[in-house]
Amino acid sequence: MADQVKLHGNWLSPFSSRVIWALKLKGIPYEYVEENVADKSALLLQYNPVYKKIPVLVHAGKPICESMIILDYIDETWPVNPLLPSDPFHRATARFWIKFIEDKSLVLWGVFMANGEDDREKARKATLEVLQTLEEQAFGDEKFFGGDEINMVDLAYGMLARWMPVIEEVVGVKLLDPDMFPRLHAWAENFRQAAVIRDNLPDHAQMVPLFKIRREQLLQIARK
Ligand SMILES: N[C@@H](CCC(=O)N[C@@H](CS)C(=O)NCC(=O)O)C(=O)O
Repeated sequence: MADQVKLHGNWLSPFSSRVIWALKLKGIPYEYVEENVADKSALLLQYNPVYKKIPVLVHAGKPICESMIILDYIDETWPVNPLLPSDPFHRATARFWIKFIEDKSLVLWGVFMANGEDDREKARKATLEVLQTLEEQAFGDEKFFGGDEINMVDLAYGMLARWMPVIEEVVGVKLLDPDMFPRLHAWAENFRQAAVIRDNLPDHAQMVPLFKIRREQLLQIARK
């Protein structure tokens, strides 16, 4: 079909989930292609020859790569239920915090990838600093970032609501502490409970054993 929408993703990926949530929030029908990131399909390599990563959205045969660029594309192509504020100042603020999480996402995975006690402690402190900045500067007392409705910033930060608790369990360290970060913690709870997110959120219990295996693999590679 001329305007067919296809998503190449992986169910464990927070970047894929961003796109799924955006499509669902806008009610856009799409076909989902589950990719094995350890054995990428020829089609994925053809669609994203530069980074060779999921997610890739294919609309009318044309591939769009990088999750936040895909979200912009979705928002511009299907304006129903806008994902960004219409006011230029609020839109600029939303984009600022989206850039912040894009810049800091490796820090947030630091504890998961850290090798040894010292590295882990350094990574834990770096993560807490990022969370502190978010707690003090980004998240207010509203239900979601933009108020009562989920917007693009919430989707960008979805990793904190599901993947971070999985990292905490796999590594055995508390990061998103409700006493230290009450606003962020409340936001994560609200986000997980929103119907579109709740119905399209990978299962914590299913993720934990797979992330344990992945972490072991990463640690083995680092030891070599
Ligand atoms: N910046 C990218 C990150 C995407 C990404 O890291 N995807 C991972 C899965 S979570 C991937 O495809 N990894 C395969 C690889 O690195 O070879 C985005 O936002 O889309």
